[in-house]
Amino acid sequence: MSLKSYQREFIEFAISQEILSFGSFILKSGRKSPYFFNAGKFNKGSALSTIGKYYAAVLQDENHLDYDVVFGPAYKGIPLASSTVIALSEHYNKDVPYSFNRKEIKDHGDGGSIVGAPLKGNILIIDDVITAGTAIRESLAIIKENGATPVGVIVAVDRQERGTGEVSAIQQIEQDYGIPVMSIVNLDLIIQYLKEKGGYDERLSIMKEYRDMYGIKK
Ligand code: OMP
Repeated sequence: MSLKSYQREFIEFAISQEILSFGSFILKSGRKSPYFFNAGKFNKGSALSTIGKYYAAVLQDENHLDYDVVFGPAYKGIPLASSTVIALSEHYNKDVPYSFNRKEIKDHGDGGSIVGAPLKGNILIIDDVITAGTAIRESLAIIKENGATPVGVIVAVDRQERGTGEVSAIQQIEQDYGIPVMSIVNLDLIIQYLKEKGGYDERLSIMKEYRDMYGIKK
């Protein structure tokens, strides 16, 4: 797999904004990781505007996807989905409805847990990262509970880790739900970027060690 120019730009951008950082991090799954992608650091207008363009670029690459509504799961998916539909409108002339969920059920006012466009028809999920797939499964359950049909998922980073079994978290979701899971970049591409850049020998070997330990078998 070779790096496309928008993927290289995305990795450079994420490193420069410290959204993608290297060190030692404990993940939700309990795994100790030498890198972390923190979508909470898209914390200013320019960064948020930029990330939307990258998700929109993946959608252009995957132009066979037939979706009616973009769904951003609370909390981190909300600004990401908003920024994606803005990019689709501004750069591709596509006016796509979007919605998100509340984590708390509201029993007054408009009630319900979905805010924005009704969650009906074919739904595309936009989220930050997939590791073991727990967060994505929660979103898929919300969409099904609302009687809508999930048709795909796009995350910024696919960490390419094994889920509960031998296959990757993504492969497992693709098998269980029959939908594609796409990403702007994945661990292999991040490793490839570091290799191309040069001067990161120590970091590279730690990243590869991690991939050997938790990564998918190819
Ligand atoms: P899974 O639910 O195991 O797929 O983990 C995905 C979630 O973990 C993301 O939605 C984040 O909340 C968090 N996460 C990151 O944000 N960045 C990472 O690089 C790794 C994780 C993680 O904890 O695995």
